[in-house]
Amino acid sequence: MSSFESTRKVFSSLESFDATAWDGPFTSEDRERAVDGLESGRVLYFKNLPFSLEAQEKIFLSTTWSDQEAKNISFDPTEGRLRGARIEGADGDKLVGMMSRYASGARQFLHSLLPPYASTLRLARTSFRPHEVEGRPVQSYRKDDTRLHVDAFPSRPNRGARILRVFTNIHPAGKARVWQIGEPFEAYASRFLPTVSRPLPGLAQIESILGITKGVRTPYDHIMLHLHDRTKGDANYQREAPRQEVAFAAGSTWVVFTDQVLHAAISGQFVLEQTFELPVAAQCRAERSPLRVLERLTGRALAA
Ligand SMILES: O=C(O)CCC(=O)C(=O)O
Ligand SMILES: [Fe+2]
Repeated sequence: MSSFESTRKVFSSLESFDATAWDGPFTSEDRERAVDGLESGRVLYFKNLPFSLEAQEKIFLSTTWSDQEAKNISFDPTEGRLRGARIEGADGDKLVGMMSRYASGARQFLHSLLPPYASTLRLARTSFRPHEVEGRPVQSYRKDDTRLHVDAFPSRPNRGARILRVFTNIHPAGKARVWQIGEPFEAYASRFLPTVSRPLPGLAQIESILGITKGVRTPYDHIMLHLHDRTKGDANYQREAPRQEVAFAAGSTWVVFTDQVLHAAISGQFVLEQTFELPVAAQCRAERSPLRVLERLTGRALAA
């Protein structure tokens, strides 16, 4: 595929760290490498940073607590309730306890690793992913995370804010979480932007009034959502695009801007994940954010 030659194998997707504790301590060299790695579109990889379950929490290493429809069990700290789970009473409290402990650990972790982000980082959903990814049936190609994509939330426009995620593989028998990581964002966006048409005038306002979206979708959100769908729906791209396969070991943690890094989850089971939102202005090199890259490529303001 000659159209992929320019980006094939010229990127390196992981930035590795030796830390073994969630609160560091991190040296200033670690911190600089972390911010620069993230903002350059690499995944920060902590091979020896496990999240330990308490003895009474080991019962959650099973798929029986899932509602069997949702991919993940999630907890929104602002709503204070679980989604995607079939669980009651004391067990429910225990699961919330485990996920909340993960959320605070992840928050503390990013605060010590990424001081420039600390004051504006917003804690969003926590998820627990009990299902084996490989071979799991999906309702539509748009929900199929085994295909390369960048994240965009259909009902929660983020108006250019970054999606920063922490993942930890808690598989009890040592199974890795395998991802594929794609080409750099700018090359990818240049390839797919011509397939994204402008939003229909007034549609974003109507969807917000009807409660289809939480707040008004900006042109940025429109583009990101369409990039997400077009990419997953492009069989040729899914087959041919350059990528690197990485295996995140059981007991490891990784941190990534999933709105910037093309990723596909290929296999693995039992992962905890914490999502954060970060304003574009908080970044050290905001010009590398998807918002600024897309504004440069389109020549217009996209989140005003
Ligand atoms: O569950 C995973 O390993 C990653 C799935 C994914 O694409 C995501 O959470 O954005
Ligand atoms: Fe994703």
